[in-house]
Amino acid sequence: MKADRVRALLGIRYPILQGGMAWVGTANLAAAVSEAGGLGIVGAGHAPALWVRQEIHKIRTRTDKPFGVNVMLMSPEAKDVMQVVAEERVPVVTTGAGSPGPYMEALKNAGCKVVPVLASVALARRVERMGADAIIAEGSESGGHIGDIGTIALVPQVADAVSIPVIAAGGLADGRGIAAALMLGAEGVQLGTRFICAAECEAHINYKEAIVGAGDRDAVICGAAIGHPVRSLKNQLTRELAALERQGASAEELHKLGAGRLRLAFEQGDVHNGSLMAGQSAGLVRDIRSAREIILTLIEQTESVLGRPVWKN
Ligand code: TUI
Repeated sequence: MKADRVRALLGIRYPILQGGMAWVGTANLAAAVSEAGGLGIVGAGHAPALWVRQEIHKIRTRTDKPFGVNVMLMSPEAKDVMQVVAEERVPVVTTGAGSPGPYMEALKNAGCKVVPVLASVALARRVERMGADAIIAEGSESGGHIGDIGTIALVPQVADAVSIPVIAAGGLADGRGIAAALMLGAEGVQLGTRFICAAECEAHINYKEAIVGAGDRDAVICGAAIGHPVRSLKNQLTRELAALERQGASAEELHKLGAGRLRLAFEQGDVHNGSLMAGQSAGLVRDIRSAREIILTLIEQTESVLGRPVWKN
């Protein structure tokens, strides 16, 4: 197994990151995860920079432990959000859905650790050259916007290609997955879907219960035909999107149908018409528990699988 550098790099007790999910990743969830010894991450998604600043302030009233902000680079707000995270000297900045290149210098100058989320070896090499501190290699089992390589093949290839620490994501929701990720060369893990079902997550209860009730084949991909694959739980919306896709609909038409749907799931709990973004690990998530219980259980399970203590002190 590889070294164990993520804890020291990020200043956390357990190298378990909470994925920075749009809408779902609020200060309430992130602060609870960080307080429990993991790394809580606010998901900026498409939110305005002002909202992100408020969430950062809120976390700082709840915990003095490190936390992160995920900047979704496809958002029109990304540039303004980046300015806020640099000004606020956010300890850890993760990025998604693009290359953080244009922002790297400003973030490093502000003292932020930069940890890009990516889904290919080529981009892993590129961000290492740019000065990334670590990489989150995200397999296609993940929820939301995904790449096309599964975690079990992606993680060791990225680990071979770079010398900075690799954090595995995609399909992980229990200690068996974490132990496996460590054996693939990862030095940390990121879980999204499991943390949607944290008590402190502010998502509507219907969204959480849909994940708890999901089975192995329920997290499906829409939008692959237009080069924008997004994984979410099968429902009326995914059926409508799939039908449009089969008819050869344009990217514009599909985006129009999908717009605002994550918010509908998160705020209104509309499990039929909302976008219930979740990964394939939804089938492994059986209960809603506090962030602390989730993390302690993950550690216990990982130790039981490995047959030895992990991340003591
Ligand atoms: O970003 C994600 N997952 C996301 S973003 C998102 S936002 C959204 N909100 C509402 C509707 C639809 C989407 C939901 N889920 N994961 C991180 C990630 N980034 N995985 C893969 C990548 C990635 C892909 C291509 C990173 C870079 C890249 O290319 C960059 C380049 O310049 O080559």
